[in-house]
Amino acid sequence: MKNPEINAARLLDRIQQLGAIGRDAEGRLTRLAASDADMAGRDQLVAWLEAVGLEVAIDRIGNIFGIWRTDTDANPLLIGSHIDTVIDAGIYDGCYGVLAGLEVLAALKEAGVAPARPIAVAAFTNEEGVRYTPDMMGSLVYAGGLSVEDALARVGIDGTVLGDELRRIGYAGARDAPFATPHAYVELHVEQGPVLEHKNLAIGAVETLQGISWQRITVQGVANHAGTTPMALRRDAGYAAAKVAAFVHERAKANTSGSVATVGSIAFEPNAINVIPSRASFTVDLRNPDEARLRQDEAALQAFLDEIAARENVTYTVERLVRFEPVTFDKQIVALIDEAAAARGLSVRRMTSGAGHDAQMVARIAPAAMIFVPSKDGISHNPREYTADAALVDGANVLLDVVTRLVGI
Ligand code: HGY
Ligand code: MN
Ligand code: MN
Repeated sequence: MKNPEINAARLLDRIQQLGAIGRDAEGRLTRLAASDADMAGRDQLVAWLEAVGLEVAIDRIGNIFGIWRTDTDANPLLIGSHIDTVIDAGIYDGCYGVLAGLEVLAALKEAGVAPARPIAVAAFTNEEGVRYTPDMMGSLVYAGGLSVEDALARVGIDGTVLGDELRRIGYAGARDAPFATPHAYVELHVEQGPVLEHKNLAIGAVETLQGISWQRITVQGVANHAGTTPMALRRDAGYAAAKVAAFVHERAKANTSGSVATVGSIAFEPNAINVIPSRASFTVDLRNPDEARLRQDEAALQAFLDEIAARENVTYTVERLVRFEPVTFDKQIVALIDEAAAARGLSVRRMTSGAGHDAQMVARIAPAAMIFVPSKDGISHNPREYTADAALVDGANVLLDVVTRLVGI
């Protein structure tokens, strides 16, 4: 046996190769869950998993597992993330964690090590939640937080049904996940925020992840002529929606408890330049590391909706799309991450995650934690998302060391 080593060139090349799959005519990267582009990315990943000699299992929600079986039937150590993307995405979000996990297994196999327990790498279905809600769907089903039947029945923003689409792309597995609970779960991910870069740190040992609230709000007003209708007589759904978007933004900006608020999608009907909108449908994403604060943010939104509806003589409905409480990761694994980074002479700090991740779902059923590496300018969910090659390799090395400690090598 020799010391396992990350093959940096292979890892970096695979990140670029996967990042080239699912680009549109304008070169924008979009691999929404269960789309043709997602199928192409999945096919490439499965080919790489098989080439390393892993047993590939697809479960009923389309989660992909690459398993290194050993002669024990102990629960596997699980590593991984997701390979679906948002619209016009960067190439590192999710993909880096899956490909680094694959690289760790390849490095261990090539070094001839014999892990004391099986190890598996996962690519969870629909982490982004852009086409079908909720986000982190595949890992939520795996963790028992959503029935697979309910998930498969979800209707997307394009009117498709997730189960139909998974069947269409050939990733509707016939069985549940190959193991009910992992021994532990470690997810390597780009930070997607500015903290590590700002503090010139190499590694984040993620110990908490903030709560997430997604709602779809539909305001109903009355269409009318843009030119003849006096302002005082309007029932303008578009104006009411705009006031709500401004309210959540300004409230989050003003408060000091770490709240963030985003109106990421909005649609007017009939959406004509000279017609007062009769309907406005939009999403509100609220997050806070503290559950009580997040509830306050939700209550403030609800109160403002009532106020603006009365004032503008409109009505509204709210559809709850996602609600996840803040998560605290496993202290021992977080400490392992600290130690592994320090042992390599890498600067490291404890931190929270502003983004949602599959780790927050797997943490429901097993000890879990995350490793972050810096994102340039803190940018993500944007084609300008970037992490330097050296930082990517540093993160993969820390993952390798944490894995070897967790599987007794
Ligand atoms: O929304 C999130 O934080 C994740 O990217 N799905
Ligand atoms: Mn992600
Ligand atoms: Mn993401």
